[in-house]
Amino acid sequence: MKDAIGRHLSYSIGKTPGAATLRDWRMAVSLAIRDRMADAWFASTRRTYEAGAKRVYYLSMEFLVGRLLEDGIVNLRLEERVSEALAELGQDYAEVIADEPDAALGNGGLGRLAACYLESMSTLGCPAYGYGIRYEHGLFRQQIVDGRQVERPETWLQQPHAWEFERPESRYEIGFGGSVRDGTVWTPGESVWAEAFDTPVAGWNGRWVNTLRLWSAKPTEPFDLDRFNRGEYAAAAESEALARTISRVLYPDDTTEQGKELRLKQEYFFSAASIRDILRRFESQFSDLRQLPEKVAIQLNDTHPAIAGPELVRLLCDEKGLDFDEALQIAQGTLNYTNHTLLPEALEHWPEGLFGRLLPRHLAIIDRIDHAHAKANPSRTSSVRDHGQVKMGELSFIMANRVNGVSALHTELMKSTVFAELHRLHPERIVNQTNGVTPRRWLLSCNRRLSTLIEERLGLGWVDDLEQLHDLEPHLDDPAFLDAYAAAKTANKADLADWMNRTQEGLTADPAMMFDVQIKRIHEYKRQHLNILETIALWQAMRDAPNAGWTPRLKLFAGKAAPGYVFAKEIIHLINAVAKVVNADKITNKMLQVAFLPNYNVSLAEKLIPAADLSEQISTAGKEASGTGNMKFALNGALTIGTLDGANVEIRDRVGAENFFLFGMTTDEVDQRRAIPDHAAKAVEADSRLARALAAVRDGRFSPEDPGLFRGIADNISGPDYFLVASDFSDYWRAQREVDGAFANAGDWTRRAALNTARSGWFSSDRAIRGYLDDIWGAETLL
Ligand code: 26V
Repeated sequence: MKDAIGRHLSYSIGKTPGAATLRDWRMAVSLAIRDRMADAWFASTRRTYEAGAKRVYYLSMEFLVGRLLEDGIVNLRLEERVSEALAELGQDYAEVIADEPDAALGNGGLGRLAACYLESMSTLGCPAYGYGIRYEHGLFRQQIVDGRQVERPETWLQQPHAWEFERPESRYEIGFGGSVRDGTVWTPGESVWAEAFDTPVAGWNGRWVNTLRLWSAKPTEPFDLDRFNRGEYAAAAESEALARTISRVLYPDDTTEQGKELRLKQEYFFSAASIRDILRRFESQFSDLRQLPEKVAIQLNDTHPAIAGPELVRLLCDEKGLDFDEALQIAQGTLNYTNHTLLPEALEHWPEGLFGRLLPRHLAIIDRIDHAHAKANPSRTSSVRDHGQVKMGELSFIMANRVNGVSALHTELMKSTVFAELHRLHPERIVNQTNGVTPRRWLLSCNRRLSTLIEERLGLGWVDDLEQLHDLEPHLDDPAFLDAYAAAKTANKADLADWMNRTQEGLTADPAMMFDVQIKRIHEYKRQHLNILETIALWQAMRDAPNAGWTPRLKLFAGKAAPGYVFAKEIIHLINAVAKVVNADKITNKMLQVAFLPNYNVSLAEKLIPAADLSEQISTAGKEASGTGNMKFALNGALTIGTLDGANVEIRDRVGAENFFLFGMTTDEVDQRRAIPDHAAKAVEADSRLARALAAVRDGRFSPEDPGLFRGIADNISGPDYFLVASDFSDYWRAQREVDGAFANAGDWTRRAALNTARSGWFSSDRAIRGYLDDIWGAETLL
């Protein structure tokens, strides 16, 4: 290992050890690790080819992979060798790992799920490719300036990326606009190259390696020499810059669908390149396109790649000469669609005008698909094109062999709400696959103390068979085990506290406090404002009776708001304002501290989750499709305070109701409550704590220099309150006090935490991928 690192430092990086920077060392180690993936990578490809196996293609606008070096080292089982080699080379392992920038090619849950699934497909030996976009700039970097979110560009590609292989020979010309002659001959008005960059994705033990193929947009014409020679330098490079714009930046809004032309271009760009690549690979091995559904399964990660359906039909008809009905049947047998949200404002739809201008042939194909479906289902009342819009959810549904939701509750809601009619027509099509998370990253590597303890008791079989964690249960009767479990948590908290106290002004975190954590995108439906309101009420109660024996708490928040989501940004501002006042209050600040940690990303999650005591999963029932952070927390021994929403329901069923703090209305109760006029005002009237906390917000207690600053938030909660913060407040308060009591009994708390770990094995992404293989893809694993 030492030689391999040294060789790369000299011959790939071109530095001597004396001149090497931390980044040089990190690059050298990364290249040495990447080398060790190569043979298994080639072998996996060969095995798939020789077996004539079905391949799975996961199409996703987002792959939120985070750092890759530690993941590679852990999965290849090379930790000891690498850390020894680095020590001999005078380098610090942890520093080298931490030098890598996060690949933040995703917004949140949907993108992180795609990353976990790729890793699990490799662990299981499922022949698979991830297809996405190689964004030059990932999700923006969040700074907090005077309590407010400020967005800065993210620049991960400004330094060389160790993990990818550029494939200039694998490129496709992707057209836009133009016109259609004779009904089928599309002549695009402009085009760009989609060029492939491949990253190997190694599974546990490095036995199988799949490929993440990301497309980068390149100009078909490099630049205009005539204009350059005339001295028009900027104009000469214009078309080049325009082409590259397509893969320039990840859209940071995961709430509202805005119908932006560039976004549609991105979607078609990567979907079309992927479909062509899939067909090319298929045809290099098989001759009959009618075999496509037998040899290929394509998963659409939400509707973002939905245009892949019409594109596949177009290629099969217009270029391969199949007739329309057959092409449609083949496409429908090959495609599947995962829905990740029921929020109406996030359901993608495109104005027909824009769509037809950019993709004229596809719009005509969509009409034919829609008509064919309507003809076969005469009772259908809805259609893909509706009120001048093209609805991508409907399109995805009718083009898919299987449609799935991401938790049991969410799947049932799909059936009864957005897809009620289509479900009636195709009752076998919707299936559930509850999300999962990879135990390699989200336990083994992010929580060494706990994973080492588990290894001492159970060995390492659980790493790719997570339900083996059940075998921890007998150890709960051993006081030494519980002590060690508690010690691991405390040490994780101490590490985090040290780091936060160094980096967060005004914060004094003490590992003896309960670490109460809410980390996720900032959204009204996720209700960070419910949490901060309860924090305010708690602070007020503590001030009233400072000696009442309160359980000391640290309230931790982190998450990004979409740049245009004004209310979410106000919530961030309020949290920071409350933190400032509360942390400085000498009466209470030994009992209560608040922090908003900037720039939440995968790496920060890896630091926070192992140190959490309490996991906040408090969305309005029916709104959070699944959640996956909730699973990571439970696995790492945090107890959940949560509503009956998304996968919380299944977590509670598995860890046991007595080890989960439930509160709030159910989905049905939410709908009923919302129908009551003045529901919020009534709730405020009925709860004096809530009224008092809201008054403090409204009257400028946290913004003395601008007393009206947070009035909007207070008015929203006591007025329209669509997400029912006021109506759920009293029960949330009650549950939080129950948490206080439980935490005060340290021994019992540890037991319940350990039960969460022991009973969370089902939430492995390996289990989820097996579900997809069996119920959706009909594919075999080759390990
Ligand atoms: C939507 C949109 C709308 C168009 C503009 C850009 C954009 C980008 C991302 C999204 C995705 C929103 C859906 C989403 O992330 N859903 C989350 O999926 C997780 C994985 O299934 C699940 O755990 C979360 O509950 C769900 O909110």
